[in-house]
Amino acid sequence: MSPKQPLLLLEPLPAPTMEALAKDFTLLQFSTLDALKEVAPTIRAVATGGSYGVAPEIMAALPNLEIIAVNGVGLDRIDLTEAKKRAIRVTVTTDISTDDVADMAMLLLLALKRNLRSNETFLRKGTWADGTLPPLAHSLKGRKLGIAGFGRIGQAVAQRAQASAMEVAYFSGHHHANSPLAFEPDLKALAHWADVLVLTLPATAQTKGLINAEILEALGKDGVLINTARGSVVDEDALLTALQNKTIAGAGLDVFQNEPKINPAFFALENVVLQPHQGSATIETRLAMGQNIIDNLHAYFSGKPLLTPAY
Ligand code: 8YV
Repeated sequence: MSPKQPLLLLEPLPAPTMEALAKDFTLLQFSTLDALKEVAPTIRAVATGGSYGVAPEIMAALPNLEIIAVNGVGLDRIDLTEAKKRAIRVTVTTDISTDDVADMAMLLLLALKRNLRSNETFLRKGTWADGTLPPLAHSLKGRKLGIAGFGRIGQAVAQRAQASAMEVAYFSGHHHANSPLAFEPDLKALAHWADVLVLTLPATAQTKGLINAEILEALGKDGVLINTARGSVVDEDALLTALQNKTIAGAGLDVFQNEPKINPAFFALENVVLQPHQGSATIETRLAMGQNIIDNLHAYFSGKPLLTPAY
């Protein structure tokens, strides 16, 4: 590699990743656009998070940007049309977080179905010791799980759900001929069939607000929604109304519109399990994601092919 390149870090990476990157890159972080503008012309590389992306004003402020390494798989916060127009390469951490995100979907589902929150509150309050028992929960076995979005994460959720003896069907842009699972091309029909609807769709203009009042009504009063995709896929007002009026049974949410400043109306609800976007947030996965960023940047600056280009 040539002498140390500046690398603009828009979201912190795990300490070992930053230490490894610092051997070959001068890591730069800025709190204001004005401060960034002073050194902007020297910057050819950016590393950022999937949910953070690169704001249009930052991309515009970097006239010599050549590569964006994303610490994630979501590309919804990056203007790809602009990146392509400017021949800026973009990399993602393909398949590294798949299992952890699928585990998160199951964790949220199990927490809801087995009353994890209320049972623990019951125990901590000493109610159990008083000789009472909490209400019975619900099995996963035999329940119908619909998956909206059947990419790597959706397929990993399907495997886990089948291991829990659930019946599984999926909605996707196309039939996956290599999967024996039932394909449902109509999302409303899938929601109507399902006891649980798990969202693993990418956030795009087409999926924005896809889970609206009509889909939630189809899911029904015993139905549960799990979202480990992106908040924008759900019409959050419609979801809050459905949860408040109990026209669906509950929701397990790892992602939100306007995160991290999520709508406080969620905090008043008992029928939700909420996580602060932790799907890929394990030491093992985040270190592997960090290594992917290091490897892609090294490849790029050594003139080698990118390991996991987004396009
Ligand atoms: C991370 C993600 O939380 O993969 C994605 O797109 O949203 C998550 O893995 C995020 O990228 C970390 O900033």
